[in-house]
Amino acid sequence: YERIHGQVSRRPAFWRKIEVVAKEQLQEVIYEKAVGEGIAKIAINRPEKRNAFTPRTVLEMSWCFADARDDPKIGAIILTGTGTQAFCSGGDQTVRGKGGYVGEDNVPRLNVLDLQVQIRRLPKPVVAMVAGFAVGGGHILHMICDLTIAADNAVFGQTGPKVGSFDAGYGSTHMARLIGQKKAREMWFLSRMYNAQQALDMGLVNTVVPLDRLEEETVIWCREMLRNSPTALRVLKAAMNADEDGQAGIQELGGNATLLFYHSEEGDEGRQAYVDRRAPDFSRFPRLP
Ligand code: S0N
Repeated sequence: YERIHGQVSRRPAFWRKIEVVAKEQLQEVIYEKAVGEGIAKIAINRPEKRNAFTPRTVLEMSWCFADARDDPKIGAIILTGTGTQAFCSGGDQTVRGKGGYVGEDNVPRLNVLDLQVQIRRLPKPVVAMVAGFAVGGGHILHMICDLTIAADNAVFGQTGPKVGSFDAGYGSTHMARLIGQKKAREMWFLSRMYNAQQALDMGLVNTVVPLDRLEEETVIWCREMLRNSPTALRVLKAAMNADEDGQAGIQELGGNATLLFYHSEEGDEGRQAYVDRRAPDFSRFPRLP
């Protein structure tokens, strides 16, 4: 394979910062795109709080993911946290009110759940690049990502039962699919922390690399995926989602079938016939076994 395609480049990516997304100035997130390659990087930028998220942080991440989804030049997205001490420590407990996390508008909300769905349904691979703590809602974000590259200083865990919260959605059920029922129950019920090697052993992350090689390795994984068929990747992601997501998963997978059908002559014959005000002629299309 490498003889035909050459080795994946190890040179550092050159990042261009994007300050305004959805006509809004980013305040709590850093958004970058690698010049000349199809990689976007979204970094939670609250290192003094171990990258805990507020409703504003989540909203900004959502804008960035939407931008990366809509940008046809982008084929892989990295989610990370600023600094080396934390990927994300979950919801900011200092702004947690009675009905969720309270933002500038004084309305309590749990908008991180919408973000989870957005990452999951994004038809491009999303890679969590984890240095330091991935804890609570931050741990769930890395699990939702398609792949996780962990630094050797990474620490993983759920704290919900200790701090009066829980994620009974993907945070529990997807975790059980990833690491098995027994381990998932252990992780939630005891709320222990696990180091990078333990996370690797239980299938929670894809690989562990030295901290100073974290971005290099993550970019290499992205470059390797970017060489492959984007359609194959998006349908595979949808298929694996569909296995867990019931009707919503079938809808996502079905949408991909429609997308491909629209590209076919057979699909276009129906549309063209309608526009031409004639009966469609599907007779030339084979009924394959
Ligand atoms: C991450 C930890 C282990 C790091 O420890 P370390 O390195 O010793 O640093 P600290 O001194 O503890 O922290 C440095 C400063 O950062 C602040 N800080 C850290 N985490 C948070 C946080 N989550 N909220 C607010 N502040 C935070 C510290 O207070 C400290 O500040 P200063 O210097 O001013 O003292 C350690 O920090 C830790 O354990 N953090 C808390 C982890 C935690 O419990 N997170 C919340 C877990 N729950 C959720 O995330 C739920 C949210 C969610 O995703 C969800 C999902 C489904 C349904 C609902 C929800 C929902 O939204 O509730």
